Order: sequence, then structure tokens, then C-alpha cells
Amino acid sequence: MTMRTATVTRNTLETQITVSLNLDGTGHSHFDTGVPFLDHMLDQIARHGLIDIEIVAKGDLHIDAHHTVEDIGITFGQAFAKAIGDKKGIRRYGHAYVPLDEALSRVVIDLSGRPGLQYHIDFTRAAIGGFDVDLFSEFFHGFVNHSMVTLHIDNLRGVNSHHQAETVFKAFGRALRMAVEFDERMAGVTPSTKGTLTA
Ligand SMILES: [Mn+2]
Repeated sequence: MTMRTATVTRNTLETQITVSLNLDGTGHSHFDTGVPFLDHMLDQIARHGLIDIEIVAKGDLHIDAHHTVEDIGITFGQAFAKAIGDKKGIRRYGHAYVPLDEALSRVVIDLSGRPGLQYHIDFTRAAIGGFDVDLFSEFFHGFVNHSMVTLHIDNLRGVNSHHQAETVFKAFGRALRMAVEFDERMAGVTPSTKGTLTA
């Protein structure tokens, strides 16, 4: 099988980012973003999505992490769209519930070719270890708008905000894994009655 890989570099005056992905990987990851809590969350995507992910980012962290987190979402989305290709033979839909102690999240994804985000997380704290939780929404908006997927994220319950975030990213990884997997009964077939998921 040919591995579905992509590397995208995106440079702006605010950030310089390179993302490399292998959707058919084993969860190997390397992150150098300067934002440790984001690295911890990206690691969940790799591990639970069985996606190899390498991200090197240099951003204007002297201002704050906003541009870096948003632009990593955008570049990750661009790399995902490039790696997934024509979507023939894949499952297309993916979903997962993931608990962590008292927290529970559900993520549902459709590799629809249309960007859409439903984002429902009521974080119990404004920051986790200095990381502004508002930025998760920026990350997922960036991802969705450039990967052209429909994504429903619900944190169903949770008290500890680290747990809330971690269950969301683990469920996102699990849902991605399911959606990108090949369904042998769909071999060579685009999983849409419209005949395309890219237009
Ligand atoms: Mn953790």
C-alpha cells in the first residue's frame, strides 16, 4: 500500500510552520512548536489517530500563542487535505467517545469536502498551565477551514480542564483514524452518492 503522506510549509510574517503527516503511520511524533501544552495535545492526535506527525513551528510567541496555535491548525489542515487525496475507499465518517476520569468528550467527523465546525466545550478554567483555552477553538477552525471537513466536538462533562482538553484531542485522533481508514468493501469507490468528496 502506498502511504498517504504530505509535507506542507506555510510562512507568514507571524509564523513559519512545517507539518509532515503520514495517515498510515504508527503514531510516531515529533513536535517543536514552543507551546508545550499544545505539543501534549498534538501528541494525542498522533498516538490515538495512528498518524505520524512532525510539526516544527516558529511563531511570534513574544506576543502570545494565538498566531502559532491558529496557524498550526491551518497548516495541519492543509497537510491533511493533501495526504488524504481523492478519498476513494475510505470510511469517510469517524466518531469516538473518550473518557478520562470525570471528563467525557465526543468527536464526530465527516471528510465531506465542506468546512464546518460545531464546537461545544465549556472549559472550567481560562488557562491550562499558561495556555489560553480559547486557542483550541482557533486551532480547530484553522484545521476545518483548510482540511474541508465537518467536525462536531462536544465535551459532554468534565471538571478538570486538562482532562476536558485531553479527551477532546484523544477523541479527535480516534475519530480521524476511523474516518481515514480503508474499508475493503469500498475499495476504489468514493463513499458518496454524489460521486465526489472534493467538489
Ligand atoms: Mn495530560
